[in-house]
Formats: sequence, structure tokens, C-alpha cells
Amino acid sequence: MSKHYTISEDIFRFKRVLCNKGVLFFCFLSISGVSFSQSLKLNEKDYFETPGLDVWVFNNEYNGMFFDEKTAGIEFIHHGVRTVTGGAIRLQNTPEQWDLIPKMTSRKIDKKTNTIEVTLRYEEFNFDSKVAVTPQGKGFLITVLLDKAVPKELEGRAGFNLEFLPTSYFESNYLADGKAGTFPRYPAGDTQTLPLSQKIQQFSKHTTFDDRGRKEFIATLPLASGKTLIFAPENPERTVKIQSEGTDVMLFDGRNLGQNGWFIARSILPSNKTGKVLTWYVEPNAIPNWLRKPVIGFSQVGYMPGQNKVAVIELDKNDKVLTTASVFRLDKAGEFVEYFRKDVKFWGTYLRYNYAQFDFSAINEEGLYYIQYGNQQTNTFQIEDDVYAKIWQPTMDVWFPVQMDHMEVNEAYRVWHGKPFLDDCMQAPLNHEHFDGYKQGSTTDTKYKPLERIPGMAVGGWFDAGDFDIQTFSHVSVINSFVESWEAFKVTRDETYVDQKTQFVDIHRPDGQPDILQQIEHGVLNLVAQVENIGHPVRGIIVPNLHQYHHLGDASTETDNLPYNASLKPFESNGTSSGTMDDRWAFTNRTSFLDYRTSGALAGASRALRGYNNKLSDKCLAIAAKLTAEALEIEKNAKPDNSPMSRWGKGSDMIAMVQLYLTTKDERYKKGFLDRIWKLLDENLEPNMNAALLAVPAMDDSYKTKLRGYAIKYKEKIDKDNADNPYAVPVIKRGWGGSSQVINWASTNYYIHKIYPDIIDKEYVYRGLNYIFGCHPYSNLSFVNAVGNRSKKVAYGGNRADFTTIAGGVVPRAYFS
Ligand SMILES: [Ca+2]
Ligand SMILES: [Ca+2]
Repeated sequence: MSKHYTISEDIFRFKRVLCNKGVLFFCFLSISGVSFSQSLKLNEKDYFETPGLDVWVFNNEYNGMFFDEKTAGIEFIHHGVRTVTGGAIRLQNTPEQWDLIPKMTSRKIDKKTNTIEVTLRYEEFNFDSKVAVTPQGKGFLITVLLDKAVPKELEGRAGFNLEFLPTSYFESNYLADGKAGTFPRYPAGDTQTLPLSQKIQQFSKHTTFDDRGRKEFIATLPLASGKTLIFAPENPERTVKIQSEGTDVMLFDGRNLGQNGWFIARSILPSNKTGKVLTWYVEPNAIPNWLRKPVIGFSQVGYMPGQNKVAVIELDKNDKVLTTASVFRLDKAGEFVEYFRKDVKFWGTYLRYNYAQFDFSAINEEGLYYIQYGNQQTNTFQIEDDVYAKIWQPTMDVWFPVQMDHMEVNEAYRVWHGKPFLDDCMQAPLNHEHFDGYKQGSTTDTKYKPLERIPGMAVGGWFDAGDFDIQTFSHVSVINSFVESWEAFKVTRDETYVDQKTQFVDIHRPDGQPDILQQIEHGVLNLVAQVENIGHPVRGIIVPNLHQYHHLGDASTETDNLPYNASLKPFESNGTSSGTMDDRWAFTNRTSFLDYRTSGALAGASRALRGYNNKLSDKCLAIAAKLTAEALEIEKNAKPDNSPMSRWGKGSDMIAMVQLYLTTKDERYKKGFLDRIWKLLDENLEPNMNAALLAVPAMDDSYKTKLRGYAIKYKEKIDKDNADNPYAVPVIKRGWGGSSQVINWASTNYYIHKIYPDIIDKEYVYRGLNYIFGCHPYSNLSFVNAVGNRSKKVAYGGNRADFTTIAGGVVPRAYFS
């Protein structure tokens, strides 16, 4: 903790000098054209690797959940970044997210010939192809083999594509047979309009394109083409050379058709040919002996003086762990001086990397700090008593107001969106499978005919994150979470003006009412409208057309805001209605689990709204009691159901019972809760723990004693489960999601700590926060937009086409590359 030099520091200085010299040496080598780069080797994880480059051949398949997610096919991790994906036979110049994707029907790994070969199939065209990858020279060969020639309808359409992440190539050049061009910062390439008869169908015959009734579509034209295409020749970390033996390689910009498009290298497969029909030599530059820069994971929000402080250092598997790291502190003179030095402990291997931990918990003096590991210093962070005091405010002040449906939302000089979906909504048609996962069965379960207008629905609700549908189940969990926050912390912050009468919201403008109650009210209003106008909660409310669904920007323009009028032609309007079938549809099949969950949320909301909006509070409670009573009746007569949805919804009745009991103190609900909770905890401990803990204040000591045993079991389970990773939190490895699981885990731990402090200590809560705020894999950015010193600059909000974020939104997960 002093500025005195130590032996280890001297060693460290020496190492740093060596390291810098090493970098210069390698730069010199690559400039002079001499290279010691090794060739790609097939490793035990069945991908090709050499320092600076990993090549995956269908280690990830197109999974169909979001169709083309740019995480499948032939991919590279190029100097630590997944910059190239989607290597496959594709049917468009620039395939969009919902264009057809090939299915991998076989994958052969031949260690003898050092080759990975996959068979790809387009079922719709009975078209099979083989794609093989074999290392050669400093790169690898991609060959396409056909047993049968390209089907007639795909001639000139089927080609081999490889997709390049645009942000990795901004401010870079390309060369096509030696002729230079600049990668466009914004899409500005040429396109052509073609007759619809030439269009290859999209997923399930949906269409991403609104042709305004003109029976046409758009195709992109190449930016450049040649036998040799070189990406970013000026940037050794991103240089990729593609040489085609036969047909030219063309370069396209997919962003002309969809903002989530990438730069694409493509060669068309020849017609009437079998055998080897395409050969590309691909050479991504690999900087010799390249090592990925360590990622020093720590909380961007900082730490409280008394809490544990452990940085998790993520290392290239060829990197060596340094013996020590240090922490610098800003002193009175305004200089950062070394304040603390300690050993770095190797943790082990997890997924692709090695991990080490650096524990600086001993620092308990408030101040501004940074971590120094080797020659890398992190950005600064605070150790202060109040680091957590304001971190929730961007979510309350900005994220939730921006997500409010049916409201105009203003912030100072900016209007986030006008009043959306004033044309809500119509009954979904029967037997309809929607592209966003909703399904309407063979009945409506309502008094409405298919496509009949449901009145009174243009009120309340929040947009689903990233798109603009109302997901009732999400609403329910948001309301529960708001009610918990209100009851645990009495959050009275008022920075938002909300006027339901004129449907107007103004951010950063206090109106005398706690924002959290205004948000609870807003969420509740849509649930109440569902029950009053439809009869029960519905799965969701969403636009019917794919060409609407990918909407980015102002939500109020996703529909024309005019109710549909069948007597008018499409795109015709009489000023109060229109002939365009763009109103959202309500998917209305009834499920008891959603009734119970909605009942639970409304029962909780009725407590929070008491004293703020008594009329709505009364209504919430009446509806909550009615929904639970009806669901109990429906279940009595229901056939046994072991569907995934039913298994997933298990325990929903218990949640309704506990919330109704907390609100009414009615013994029937208490009995209903106690009859269910123990069995649920025995069957599936973690997801039912939160509700069991919420009940504690309303139960007697014997309940608390019995639950204690479960809290002990829970602690044993999470300790065991989370020992597999260096962050000691539940890390979700599958696609989509991860952050919310960690947040829920930390908040369950919070309740256990409040009730049984001897079983779970505060660190189990802080650990979850540290993870979300930067101590996680791949980067050390905070996952909460605009919270912490450094957070992500682009995230999956409705404004993602502008390469920005909405403050307070939470990034769903870390993407492992
Ligand atoms: Ca307010
Ligand atoms: Ca409309």
C-alpha cells in the first residue's frame, strides 16, 4: 500500500519492457513481409486454430429461433473478435434475417485429411450441397461439391456467401483485383427492383418487404467484384484475402435491405455442373504469436468499502498468468499512485479461456482507483459508500418511459415516439402461427369472431424489448418486480410526468407523483383492459405482418393508427379508418397459468396503488380474485396436461394465492398457498424460492423455521452449480438471456439474506451486481446502458439502427465468441 518499489514490481517493470519490445519486433516482421505464422490445426474441440485465428465450420448451426442470427455456418474468431460468420450456400445476394437458411444434414470431421465437411439442404428446393474446409498455406480452402446440379429455379441464385461484421470494417478499405474502394459507413450501394415472380420465398411465406401492392421486391447490386477480394489490407487484425478459382467474388452490402445486414462476399454457383463447383482460398491474416489482450473484469459501478472486490482476469489460453497485479489510487496531489499490490491466483479453464482472480478486498478506503495488470490499466472506478444509490435511476427515468405503449413520450427537445397503436386491436384468426412465436388455436376463447375489432385496448402497457408487441407474461413479471421494489424500498422518486388522459409522458419533469406507482398503473391498465374487454388475460398483442414487425424507430408509425375498414382498399383512408390490414392482433387462447400469474400481479398492484389510485386498486383486487376463482374451476375440469408450457407454468397458482393472501389476509388463500408451496419447493427449489420468501412477513414462526431448511438447501445447490465458472454466478450458455437470470438470482439471495443473514451473506447479492456491471466474460462493459463508468454503446433497443442505446436498458447477455 505504498509507493516503495518492491522486488516484484521490478520484475514486473522488466517484463513490461520485454513485452513492448516483443510487440515492436513482431510489427517489424509483419511490415517486412516475413512471417512465421503457423498453419491452422484441427483441435480437440473440432475447430481449426492458430494464434490470432479460429475457424469454425458449423460448430454453430442456423437454429431457426431468430432465423439467421449471424452466429452460424463457417465463422472466424479473428484476433479475438467474431468478425466473420454465415459461410454457407445461400440463395440471395444479401440474405435477410427471415430468408431461407440451409439445414445441416451431416458434419464429418476427418483428422487424417484435416478436413471438416458438411452437407447442407434446402428442403423447399430439394437441393443438397457439400461444403468442405481444409487448411492450406496460411489460410484454408473452401470447396463446394454437388452430386446433382443446382435446381433450375435456383440457377444464378444459389451461391456461396461469407458475411463480415460491418463495424469491424468501418473506416477500412477493400481491394477487388487490386482496385481500392472504401467500405461504406452508411449503406449507399446500388439496388434493383425486380418482379415478385423472381423472388425466392422467405420463412413460412412471410415477407419482410412492404411492396405497397406493386408485386415487386428489391435485390442489392455488388459494390465490387473480382477474382481476388481483400478486406482491410491496412489493418493486420482484420485483413482477409479471398481468391476464387472460377467465378468472381462479389462484395455486397446487406444493410441496403435490412439494418442488421452485413458486408457479404459471394460467388454464384455455376449452372449445369456437378462435382467440385466452387473453390475459394481464404486467408485471414494471423499476426504471428498473437495473444489476446487480457480482459480485466470488474464492476464499472465500483464497490462499497466493506464488500469483497475480486477482479476476474480472462486470458488467452496461450497467455501466462502474471504473478501480481496492483491497484492505483488518486492521491491528494491529483496523481494516481500504486496503492496496493497482491498475488494473482490462477482459477482454471472455463469454455475458451483461462481465468485468474485478483482479490483487492483489503482496500476499504474511499476514493478513485484503477487496476494495473501487466501493461494494461483499466478505466477508473470508485470505492464509495453510495455507489449503488443512483444506479437504478436511468432505468426508472428513461428506459421505462420510452417503453410505454399508447403514449407520446417526450424528453427535452426529443420526442422518443408519438402515440402508438391507437388502432388496437383485432381478434387473431384461428389456427394461426405467428412468426414471433404466438399461436391461435382452433377457438378464440372470446366473444369475438376472427379479425373482429376488440374495443378499448389502446391503453397502458409496455413494449417488449427490441420490438413493439405486448407480452402479457412479461408485464406480469414487471409489475411484480415494481411492487416488490415499492414495498421493500418505498421508491418515491419523481422525475417523470405521466398524463393518462392525454396519453403524454415527459422525461425529467416531476409531476408530484412517484414514478414507480405511475408505471405500475400503466402496466395494470393494459391487463385490466384485457380482462374487461376480452374476458381474460391474453398471450400477446402484435402486428400481423413481418414487413411491419422489423420496425425500427418511432413506434407510432408501425401501424397507420387508423382502425381497419374492410370497405376501403389497402393504403386508402377516409381520415378515421383505413383499408390497410395493419392493426395488431390479440392472441387470445386462455391458459390457467397466465390467469393465475395475472391474478398475482394485480393482487400485488392493488396494495401498491392503495392511496394513489383507489378505484384502480379496488378493480385490480376484484379482477385478481375473479381470475383465480375461474382458473380453479377451469382446472377442475381440465384434462391432465404435460405440455412444456404447462410444466413451465407450474406454481403459478401458488403465486396467485400468496399475493391474494398478502393483500386480503383471507385464510382461504393462506391455506391455498400452504397446500402448494412445500411440494413445489421439493420439486423445483430455485424458481419457487422467491414467492416462499415474500410470504415470510405474513406467516408465523413455524413457517419461517421450515423455510429455513430450504434456504440451506438452496445455498448448497447454488454453491455447487456456480462453482463451474470463475464469476460464481449462474452463467447461462444457451442463446438469448443470461442477465435476467443473474439479476433474479441476486434478488432471491437478497431476500434470503434479509430473513436468514447467517445462511446467505451480502456477497451473494453483490456478486450478481458485479457480474452485470462488468465482471463477466469477453468484455468489462456494464450490461446496463449508461450505468457505470463504461457500458455498451450499441444495444438491442428500438433505436438500434442508429447504433445507440436506451439508457437504463439491460443487455440480455454476454456473447461468447
Ligand atoms: Ca412522476
Ligand atoms: Ca390500422
